[in-house]
Amino acid sequence: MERTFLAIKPDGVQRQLIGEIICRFETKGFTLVGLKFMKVSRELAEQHYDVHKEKPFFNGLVEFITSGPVTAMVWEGDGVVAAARKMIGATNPLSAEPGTIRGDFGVNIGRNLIHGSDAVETAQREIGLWFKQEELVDWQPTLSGWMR
Ligand code: FUP
Repeated sequence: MERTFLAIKPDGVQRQLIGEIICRFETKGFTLVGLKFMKVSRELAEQHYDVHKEKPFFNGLVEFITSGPVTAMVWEGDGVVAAARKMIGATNPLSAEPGTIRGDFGVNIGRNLIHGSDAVETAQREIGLWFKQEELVDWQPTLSGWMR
């Protein structure tokens, strides 16, 4: 079953949007398999944003993600990687469609509330970076498929 890594960034936590954001993925029908509220080390932040290390915004990004607690999550479901990206919306909240998380709650590209893996392979890498195997729970909701 497909899994994705999502993190509510320090601004989403400060804005008290944890419940709102979790609610969207839960009511959509995805399954939560990992969840932790944590401060991010500089080392983890640099590894997570490794693809951006040559970008001018890299240092600011690392400073920001380590500035306060984040909510790290793993969600499971058919097509969850792409669906979560759609629900999150465009990187720049000003261009993000209404109805998406960034479109509904954000205005600043550097404060765009939530991270979501951009591909299945990226999700696997990020889940491995953020979670130990024993922190992930293998379970299936007992609701039958047609109810969800
Ligand atoms: P996304 O996959 O939508 O989170 O966006 P990216 O991986 O392209 O960018 C990662 C983070 O870098 C964004 F969430 C915000 C930050 N960023 C900037 O601050 N300025 C930019 O021009 C682009 C990205």
